[in-house]
Amino acid sequence: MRTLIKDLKENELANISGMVYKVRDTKYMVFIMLKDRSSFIQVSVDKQNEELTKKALGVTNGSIVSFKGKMVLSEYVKNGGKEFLPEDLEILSLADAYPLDENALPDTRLDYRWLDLRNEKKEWIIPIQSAFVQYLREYLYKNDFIEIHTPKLIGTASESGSSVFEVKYFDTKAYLAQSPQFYKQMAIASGYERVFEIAPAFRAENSNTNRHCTEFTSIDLEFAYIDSYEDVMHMEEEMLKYAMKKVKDEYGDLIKERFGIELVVPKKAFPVIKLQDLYQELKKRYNYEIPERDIGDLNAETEKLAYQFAMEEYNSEFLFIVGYNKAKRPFYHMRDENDNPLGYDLLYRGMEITSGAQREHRYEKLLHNAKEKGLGEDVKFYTEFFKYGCPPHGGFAIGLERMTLLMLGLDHIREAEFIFRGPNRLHP
Ligand code: AMO
Repeated sequence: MRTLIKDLKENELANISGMVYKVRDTKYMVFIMLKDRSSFIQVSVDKQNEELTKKALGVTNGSIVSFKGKMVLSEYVKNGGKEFLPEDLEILSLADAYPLDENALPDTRLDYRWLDLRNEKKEWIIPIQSAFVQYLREYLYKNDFIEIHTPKLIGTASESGSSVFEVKYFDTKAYLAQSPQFYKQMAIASGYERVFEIAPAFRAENSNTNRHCTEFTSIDLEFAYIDSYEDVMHMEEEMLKYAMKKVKDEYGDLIKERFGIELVVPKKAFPVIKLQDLYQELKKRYNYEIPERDIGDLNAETEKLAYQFAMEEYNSEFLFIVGYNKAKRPFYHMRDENDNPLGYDLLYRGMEITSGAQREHRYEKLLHNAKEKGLGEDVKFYTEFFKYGCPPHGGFAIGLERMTLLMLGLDHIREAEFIFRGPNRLHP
């Protein structure tokens, strides 16, 4: 039976198995550093045992090895003074020499993603992401949300602003869902008052930036009986604070040590600013003027400066932006009496992580907004959801990879996705 390294008891015979990450041959001893999912330990082979020494010297980095022996405490050993004295070893899988080293180019790293993830920093990205998702779910279940699973193969495009992947579907065409937007709202019309989904979304955006994937994980929420989009913002804020605190409790020290960055759990309310006011602040403070084509929206440069502004003005890494122009927002956003959309974006550390809004649940108004955007028949299946009774509601979506990227201070989104998908990346 296998014992996990963390469960080893002093002087008790046990079998441990794991991956070798270093072999050191010295005059009297061979040291093998072994790692399992729980911890790591130094396995010390005395060269007086010739047979075992021969086997130990055949072990390479990355090999999977089982040892039978005892853990002892030794004042000479670092990392808690534990070492493992083996009687026997069995190589379960012998590893070839690695095809990449620390100087490998990003593309080579992606080719060998599973090896790159053995790096002592990168190995933590996915477990920390997993913990973040676990705590988001925990928050949502505690708050009466149910998890839904919506189709990713769909008959019409779902997020008008971005490009869609077309796939052959027998003798017709289908699309890959860009967002579960319509279906999460359909769930509200079904009578489920609070729903969420954490699932892939696909965008055919041919942009090689540090923040775009062609397939990403969208954390989507939708909930009913709201009075305003401010309720939606509040829900997001509370959810993020909850999950970030839990991640910090579990991994805060490790994040600091391995990633060299502090995970800051926001304590105050996230500041809110109107887009026009932000433009003015950026002009006044940094002499920055938004290019004409981006007016009514943000671009990467504006987001960076907005972060600087949020830190200087509010000491906040988060910033809500409201007051967008309807031309730049989807038709499903509810609008106020001046026809301005009741939606928001959330920036974290200078990058957009979320769009959210109160939705238009009134059938006639929704038809009007769709028509204004030149949408009619294409969204008929969606507008039908609002014909037979649908409560006021709203929701938002957070990109999981962007959130991971920012929490851990990674340079590129390809590191924040277990297996990256970008315009030039369909493998492995
Ligand atoms: P939006 O299109 O702004 O809104 O997307 C929401 C969030 O998803 C993430 N995201 C991406 N992450 C990585 N690569 C991409 N190509 C990519 N595109 C988007 C971002 C972004 O903020 N239906 C609305 C949400 C809603 O209103 O509920 C929507 O999809 O973090």
